[in-house]
Amino acid sequence: LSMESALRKAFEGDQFALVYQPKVDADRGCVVGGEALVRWHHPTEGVVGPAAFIPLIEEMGLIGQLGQWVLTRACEDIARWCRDGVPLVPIAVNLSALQFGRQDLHESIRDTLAAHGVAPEMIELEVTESILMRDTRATAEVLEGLHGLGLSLAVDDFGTGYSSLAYLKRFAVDTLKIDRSFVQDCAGTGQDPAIVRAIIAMAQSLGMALVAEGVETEAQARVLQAHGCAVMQGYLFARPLAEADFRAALCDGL
Ligand code: G
Ligand code: G
Ligand code: MN
Ligand code: NA
Repeated sequence: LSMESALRKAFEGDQFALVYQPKVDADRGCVVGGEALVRWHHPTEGVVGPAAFIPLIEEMGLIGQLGQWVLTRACEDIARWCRDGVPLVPIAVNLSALQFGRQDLHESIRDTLAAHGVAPEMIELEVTESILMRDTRATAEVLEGLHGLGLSLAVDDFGTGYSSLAYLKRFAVDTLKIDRSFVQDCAGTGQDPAIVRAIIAMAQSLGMALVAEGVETEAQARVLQAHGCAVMQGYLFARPLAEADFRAALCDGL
């Protein structure tokens, strides 16, 4: 079976799943958000990560369908947590650049939230710099429209795209996610500590929220916290968790 036909069957066979990685406020010691990450439970290969199949999904023209599945599942989970009295936090979903080309993105997000009774404030969209660098009216309109719905927007992998920062004033972006390549050596001696400090200072002066990605050590966490970036995501705190484990983390902490 080719990977393509296996992927087509994955939609019919309900082989996709979401895991949720907690975002932790190190100042307060609590879970303040989560990022939904898709996994493919391949019938013979086991669990396949998105890096291995999203490029093919995009090539096959199925990224819109996958994005819709991801948002629907996240909304179903949020609605169930809410009914069960689980303390809610905003959940981030990733949007790939190709999803921005679709005419129906705004309507489908609005309708999916409404269908599940999920408040827009509960969903954050993580977009890459490559989306924001396209200086087109269409991009600005899509982003403003999504923002107008009440969703917040985060720049994923911040600092790894093009170097222009012009898009930060063009678009209403709420949060910068400091890429883990900078976080990795932020407690070291090279340039990365200075880069991380500069990103934090810039976000603060622009009134943007911050999340540090890929935090793996206490030393990294201490440096980030000392410089004013309290919200962190990474293996130091938690791996991406199955729904039941994430739910338990919302109820009882990590
Ligand atoms: O979870 P993992 O570290 O394997 O994710 C690898 C990459 O896949 C990350 O860059 C992440 O943003 C992306 N990714 C994970 N889930 C989704 C998804 O639902 N949609 C899109 N477009 N990308 C995703
Ligand atoms: O690009 P994006 O930020 O969406 O990717 C998130 C990915 O980062 C997920 O695939 C997740 O598994 C991975 N990840 C999360 N925490 C860590 C970490 O502490 N270290 C490393 N190396 N990867 C991480
Ligand atoms: Mn992300
Ligand atoms: Na990222």
